[in-house]
Amino acid sequence: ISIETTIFNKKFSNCLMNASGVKCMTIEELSNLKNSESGTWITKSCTLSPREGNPSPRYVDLKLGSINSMGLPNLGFEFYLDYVLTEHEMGNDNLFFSIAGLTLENNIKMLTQIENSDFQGLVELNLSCPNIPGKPQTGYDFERTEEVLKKVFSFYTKPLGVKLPPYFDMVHFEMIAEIINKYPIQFVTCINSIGNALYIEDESVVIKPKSGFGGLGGAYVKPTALANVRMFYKLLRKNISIIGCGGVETGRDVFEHILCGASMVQVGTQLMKDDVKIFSKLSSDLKEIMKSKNYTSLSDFKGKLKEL
Ligand code: FMN
Repeated sequence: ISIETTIFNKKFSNCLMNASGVKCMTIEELSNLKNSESGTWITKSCTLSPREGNPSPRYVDLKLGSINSMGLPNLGFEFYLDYVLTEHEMGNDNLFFSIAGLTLENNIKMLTQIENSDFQGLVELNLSCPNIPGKPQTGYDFERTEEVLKKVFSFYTKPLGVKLPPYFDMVHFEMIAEIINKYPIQFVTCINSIGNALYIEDESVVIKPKSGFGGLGGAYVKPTALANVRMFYKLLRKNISIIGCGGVETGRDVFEHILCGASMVQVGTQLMKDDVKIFSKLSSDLKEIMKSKNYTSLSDFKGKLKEL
């Protein structure tokens, strides 16, 4: 039984990886991912300059998932560029590099450097970071999204995908898909956290930034994530791969993402909770499910969700 997958022209030994922002900020965390049984890994979304992020507590495990308002703590673009170039020198061109500039100009600066570097992996442009006070997320501003993509593809020629926020309205799905279909985007990763949720314990919020409002991940978000994967699988050009993210705790959850059309599946909250050992469990559970259904490869069921 094979759970190999392909994104762009790159082959991965399995379809599992971390979600950006989870256990991928420092060299130590990135090395743990490298030594894990994930098919590949992605770096923490970076900004041009390093950031401390928001005051703690800024992440809390919940029974059905997690809430966070991290505020993009990261070691800065140069650090992650060095990291991926070192991996390239070691022969690894299957890495994902997440960038999340605070302005369009910063995204252009980072992408220009990536374009001119030896990096041969995949860039995931984060259009959906919900946690910076005063900044709207680009993915919810359709005109801005179009402006960003137009500018990016006026010079950028390497493989690039976008990380999207969750959408909830049919018209919004159609509008964003129409924009994405116009550009040479290689993949779409959906979803980022469901933004601005509020969790209460006794009489109090549980995280400090933004009066307790934060992005939701884990089991709470799975049905929304599956809906986004499915909708984009149907609406996007067939040569755009979908990377599913949201609510993956078990092999069954991975199976469902692929059934909806995902080519690769990311794990966020459950990786926070279980650390990298989650990848071996997910892959063996997924293979078990495939075996019980006589499936030998992901293409046997990818996108083949049954409708009534
Ligand atoms: N998404 C990004 O694109 N970039 C980030 O830097 C980022 N940081 C995150 C930090 C934490 C602690 C968590 C929990 C999530 C973060 N996310 C970030 C969102 C996740 O990548 C993922 O889209 C979301 O949590 C849903 O997946 P899950 O249900 O598996 O948690």
